[in-house]
Amino acid sequence: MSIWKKALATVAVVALTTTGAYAQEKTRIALVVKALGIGFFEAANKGAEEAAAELGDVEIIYTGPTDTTAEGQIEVINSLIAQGVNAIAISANDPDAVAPALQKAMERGITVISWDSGVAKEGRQLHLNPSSSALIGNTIIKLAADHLPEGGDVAILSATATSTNQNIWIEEATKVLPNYPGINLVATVYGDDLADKSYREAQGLMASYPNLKAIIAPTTVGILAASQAVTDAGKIGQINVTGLGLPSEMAGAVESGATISFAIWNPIDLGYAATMLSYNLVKGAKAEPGAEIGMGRMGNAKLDDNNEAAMSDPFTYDKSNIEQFKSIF
Ligand code: RAM
Repeated sequence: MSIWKKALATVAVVALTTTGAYAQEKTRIALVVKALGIGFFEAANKGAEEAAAELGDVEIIYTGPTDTTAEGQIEVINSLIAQGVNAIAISANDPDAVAPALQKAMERGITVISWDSGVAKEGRQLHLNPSSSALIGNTIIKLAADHLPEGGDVAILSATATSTNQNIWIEEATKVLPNYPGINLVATVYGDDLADKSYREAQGLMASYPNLKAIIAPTTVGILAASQAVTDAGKIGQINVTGLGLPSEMAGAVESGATISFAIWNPIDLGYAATMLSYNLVKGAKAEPGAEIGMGRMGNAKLDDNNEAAMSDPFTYDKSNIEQFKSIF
């Protein structure tokens, strides 16, 4: 071989090794959501992409089932195990049903965290709550009670009946109900985070409880559907729809008066923080009680005895500030 050919061959080998090494070094983090097509999770994905860009060597795989079922998520998890991703960060449709598949992932060396909607302790290394569950529970009742000085009937329109996050918030809300005398919780129904089912459940509530004064939906899908149902029924001013929503999706309802106010934390920050935590665990951080694990610009997550941490507080939106936020998330 001539000296030039030899030199060229060396360059080619170096190039190959470099590309190979680079491809292997990319940390692949799968963001598994309750279902595709939900604005809240799309906003979280923006945050995940922001974290990936900041870290430089991360690829985000945004995925989830087409509807909010644990079965759908188990299929997704099994396929991610087969692909050999480095981390799975999941918002679970059921805390227990997805745990065995996630345990299998951890046995294969995959980092597993839950965020937003938790997985049972044995099925994940840590869980990132958006905020304190007790605070969210109190917030959703207060949002309704603040506009009902005389009290009255209220109902909850939730996501799925097995959803970890909504179930905890409803439990916490029920605990503080005695602090709101006159507020009468008449029913809790489930719209499964599907727009059409949530809409029908809201219609059902209005039909069953003629004196209903507020629908509290601790889900971005439910609150939007309920505000539409109340609007279509001509009940703006009679029934206040509140709970947790996205300013981008709720601006019309606030404008029309179907919703006086609602709350949420920043979903972009939540996706960003979940990605940072996943990355740091892949790189060797240990999830154990008392540990502080970095979340980039969101500070540190301090793990409690259940390896859980909370990100930030919810913020309330109404006519005074929705314009400012509706183009952000
Ligand atoms: C929906 C989902 C999500 C929840 C928000 C508030 O988007 O149910 O899990 O955190 O609402």
